[in-house]
Amino acid sequence: MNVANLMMNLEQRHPGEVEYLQAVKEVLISIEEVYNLHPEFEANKIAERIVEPDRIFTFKVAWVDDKGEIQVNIGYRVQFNNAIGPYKGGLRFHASVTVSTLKFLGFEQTFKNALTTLPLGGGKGGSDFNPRGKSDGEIMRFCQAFMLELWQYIGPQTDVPAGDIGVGAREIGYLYGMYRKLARENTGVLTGKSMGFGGSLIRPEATGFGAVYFVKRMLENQGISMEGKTISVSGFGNVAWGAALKAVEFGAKVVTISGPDGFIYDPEGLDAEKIEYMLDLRASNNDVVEPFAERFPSATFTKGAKPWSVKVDIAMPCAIQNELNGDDAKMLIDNGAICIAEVSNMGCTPEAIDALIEARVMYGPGKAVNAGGVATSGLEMTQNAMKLNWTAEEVDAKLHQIMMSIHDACVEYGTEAGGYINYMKGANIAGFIKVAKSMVEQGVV
Ligand code: 2IT
Repeated sequence: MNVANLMMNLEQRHPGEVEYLQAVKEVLISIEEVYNLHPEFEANKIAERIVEPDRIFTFKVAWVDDKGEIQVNIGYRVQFNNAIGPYKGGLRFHASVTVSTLKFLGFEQTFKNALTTLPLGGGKGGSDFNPRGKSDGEIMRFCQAFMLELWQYIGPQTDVPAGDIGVGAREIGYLYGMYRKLARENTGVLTGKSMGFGGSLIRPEATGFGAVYFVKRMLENQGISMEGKTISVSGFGNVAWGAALKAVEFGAKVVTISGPDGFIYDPEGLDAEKIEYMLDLRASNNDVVEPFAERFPSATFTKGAKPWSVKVDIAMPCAIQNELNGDDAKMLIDNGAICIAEVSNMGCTPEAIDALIEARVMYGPGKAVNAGGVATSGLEMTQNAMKLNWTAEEVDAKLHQIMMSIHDACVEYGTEAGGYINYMKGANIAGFIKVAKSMVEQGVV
């Protein structure tokens, strides 16, 4: 494999798909050495095949807003790779959604899902629909119109969507309602459902809990305790919420959250009440965190900035791709941070990752750190198939065990000669090998 040639061809074929090309390049560089030790990969053109999604569905979503005006959005489902299981991955409703973002997310999902130890392929979907300021009725009508197109492409054994940014339990409920009406069946076709119709306990918390289990393991692997550590978190949605809950439970101090309007710094750290308040902020549907500083006097709001200038031990970006750049990474390193763990998908830019690895700071890539979300979706699928519900303790124990196994796979494949653990390399290689071997064994399809 020649990464430069492969990238050149891909750039010509998919010009301007910046996020997608970024995600592919990172993985190809990580796996190059291992790839070239496996002549069967080259003979089967695995690299050329694995970087292209199997197919992409694009559809128009027309709906009527509360003023009676017709709105038109674009919907997508990227079915990336199903070599090891049905396509699996979330739906993102966000103004920034393009085919490039969903291709990068589907590509990442393929390796992430392979890491979970569960039989899940990779997929992603969504729309450029912006939920900010929309009423409940508008959200419902949009979800219904979206599913009216999507339902024919998905199924419990084929492709199982879930939530992502802008898609939580409310949206999954509306999507599920329309699906079951059209398909005339009740199956586990979506995950992240409410408990009343097949959801799994711990799924709302799972991405954040899993991320903190992973970080705790990274630290303990170096003989460091999580207790008393300060953590900056970005975002204020479901993922940031789950991470804050578990980090505080482990005795860490979470001192920031953020939104599109700016960030909150609270030197006293978040307690149960403040963490709960994040849900109120989200429910208000205004996409702002400033009211947090009005509600809690110990907190200050900084407009239009990200939380990476705050001196902390650990940073956990929980918002969106490329939210932590090279300058942010240098600032965190200069301030003595020991661990940066991406909880958002591709939260760090390539320059940030280079700076962290060069400084030998612990860096956890999103596809490993945040895999607890989709892993628990996999557990929801299992419970749906068995038509029973596990207890919260059972699900949490399985989630914990999966995160430990992902961590250890990263150590196995990512430990460098000097002893530094390159988690990015480890995650990319471990995920890739599983999918690549399955593709070789299944022939050219
Ligand atoms: O990025 C992700 O892994 C998710 N949004 C969760 C996907 C899922 O199928 O639960």
